[in-house]
Amino acid sequence: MTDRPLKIGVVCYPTFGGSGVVATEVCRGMADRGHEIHLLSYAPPARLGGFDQNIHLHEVEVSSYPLFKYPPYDLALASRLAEIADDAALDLVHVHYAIPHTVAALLAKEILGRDLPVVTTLHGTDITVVGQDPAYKRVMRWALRNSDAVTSVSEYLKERTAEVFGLDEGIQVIPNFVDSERFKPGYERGIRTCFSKHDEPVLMHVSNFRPVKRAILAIEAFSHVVASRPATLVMVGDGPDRAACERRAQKLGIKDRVRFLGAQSDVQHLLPAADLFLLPSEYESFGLAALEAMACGVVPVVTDAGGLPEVIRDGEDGVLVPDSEMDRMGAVAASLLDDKARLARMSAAAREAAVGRFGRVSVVERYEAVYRSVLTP
Ligand code: GMT
Repeated sequence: MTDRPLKIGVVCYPTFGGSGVVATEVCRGMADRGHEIHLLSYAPPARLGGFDQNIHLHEVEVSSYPLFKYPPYDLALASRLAEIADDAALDLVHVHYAIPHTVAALLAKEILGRDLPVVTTLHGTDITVVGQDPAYKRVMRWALRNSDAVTSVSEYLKERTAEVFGLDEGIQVIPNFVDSERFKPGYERGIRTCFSKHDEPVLMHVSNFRPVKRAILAIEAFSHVVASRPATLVMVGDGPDRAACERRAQKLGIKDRVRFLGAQSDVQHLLPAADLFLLPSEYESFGLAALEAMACGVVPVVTDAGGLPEVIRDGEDGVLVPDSEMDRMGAVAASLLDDKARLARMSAAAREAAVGRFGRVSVVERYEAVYRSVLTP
């Protein structure tokens, strides 16, 4: 097994979603370890930030033509990937989110006619929603079987993959991680006072407002909290359910207590200003947003579903609310805010868990071990 610096092609979505965040953070970690990264996406990833001499960004352009009702992004990606693999002499490709990235990478490999190992990291809805759609299921099964290595961000997702595709052998679970130097407790006074003039509690929700996030339940839980004390709910992100959330806040008469900030690239500055983080998702394969909150010492109150119990220890560093009892989420949040000593204990435990159990270095090393294992000596 070689230990020379590697030339790694990485493919991800550029949006604020967790798979793009994880991809960007893994790229940063690999670049810090001296590897040369070629990152391909249809736009600069939201979390990428400043210049890094070891990260080369390649935007994939899809040309349109009147005949194309659906512009073929996967073909443009395969073509660009083959070109970059040739020019940069890539050793391997790591794709985040299987659809359509794995298929594009396998096609690039075929075009090149040389060995170009493909590592696929499964993130969530690429298996649980999109992947099992009959429109994609067969091609997904083929793509996973032909990847040189498949990783999943939680045991839960590995099990779901086994169920849906009859494939679990060889899937390695590599949990997500958080950069605890950037995500840490401590906020600028101005940020907290902007949400809470008299230091009343601040609750926060960060998501892409897709139906699976059930962001509207955060509004409902908050209406319970604010019924007995002044407080603010900060809703960060944007997506299909945002307008419905705004309407619900209006209907519940709490609109002036809920701040909608839209998509924000520097959530590490906002999160520490909160006391509680609400994530009422139907399920999460992992729940990276909750982990980032924990790293900032913000106590997560989340659904007991999917991979969230692998991240949060109920009653210790956060609270897991059973899915059948989501109407209790507000009461749970209110009781935590009422018991300041317990909240402080859990906040410290949340930070400790994020740093100790989900540290950046060990996870980046594990991905590197996967890379080296797929390379032919
Ligand atoms: O599946 C999605 O909603 C999109 C995906 C993404 O690209 O953000 O999110 C998934 O990947 C994250 C990073 O691994 C996980 O933290 C999220 O839990 C997961 N989302 C779901 O499972 C719903």
